[in-house]
Amino acid sequence: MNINDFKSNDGIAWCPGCGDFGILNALKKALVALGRPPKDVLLVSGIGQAAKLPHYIKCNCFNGLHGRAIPPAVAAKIVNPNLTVLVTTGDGDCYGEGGNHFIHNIRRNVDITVIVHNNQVYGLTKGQASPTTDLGYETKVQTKGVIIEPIHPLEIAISLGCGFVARGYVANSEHLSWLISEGIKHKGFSLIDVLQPCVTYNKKNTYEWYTKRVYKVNDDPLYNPQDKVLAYQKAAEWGDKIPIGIIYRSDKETYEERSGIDKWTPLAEANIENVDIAGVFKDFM
Ligand SMILES: Cc1ncc(C[n+]2csc(CCOP(=O)(O)OP(=O)(O)O)c2C)c(N)n1
Ligand code: SF4
Ligand SMILES: [Mg+2]
Repeated sequence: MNINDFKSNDGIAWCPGCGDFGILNALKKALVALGRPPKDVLLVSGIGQAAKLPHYIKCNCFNGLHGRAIPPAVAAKIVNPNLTVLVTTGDGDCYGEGGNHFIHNIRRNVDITVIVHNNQVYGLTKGQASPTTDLGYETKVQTKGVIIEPIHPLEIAISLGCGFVARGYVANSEHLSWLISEGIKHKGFSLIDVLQPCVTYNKKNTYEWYTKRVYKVNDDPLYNPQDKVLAYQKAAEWGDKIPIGIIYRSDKETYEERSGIDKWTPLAEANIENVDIAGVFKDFM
């Protein structure tokens, strides 16, 4: 299997230089490295520039509503556990309109991987502030600068006990690809927040800005991603230095294991030829 197995024939509608290209390439590399064929991969997305990614890769795809990517991904994984299920979502899609699903599905802990293209703006709708936009950043809507504190997704995820919390950067492609593979291999909800420059609408958090700041946390032999307090402190670092890598990891029971549905015949494999649903309809009459 090689990267061309994931080649889609759709024309790409991202701006030249957009950080989303880096996520697309890193994801393909991770799937090749893990030997997951396109037929066994499902990408789920909502609406936004990030949400276009499943169109640009050959595999199964579900493109739903803005902010609503995680619920169908969870449902698909439960009915067909043989699928590798990933969500490709934006900072607005996941942390804004989809914030409730983000929080409660970390608690639920179904085995999916969520990749957040965090460009710190609403790219598709032309550059308004998103939940991760830095304080003071001026946009055409926030003309005097953003006055609302940004959300801290990694800290939220760690505090909720998410078993895999990572941050990647599109310009560190091999590293990002490794993070995605590790996220897929982790059993349970994995979050990979990716620093993704929007070259058109985010004139502050540019490639240059991120490159000057990022450092790989797992290069430090003293860093222990299983230490929750240390991980929380690391996740809070945002300024002159920004850590990337696996910030927190802990193995825990998944929803499938805790509920016992991992012992059932998956719905996708069940014989439904003789199922009579007339009784269900009667309830609605
Ligand atoms: C229910 C609903 N609310 C709002 C919108 C408008 N809308 C579409 S994409 C978007 C924001 C996209 O930002 P983000 O999720 O960060 O993705 P990006 O485009 O930056 O990758 C908004 C507000 C919509 N299409 N549907
Ligand atoms: S507007 Fe920004 S996020 Fe959207 S494609 Fe262009 S560079 Fe990428
Ligand atoms: Mg965005």
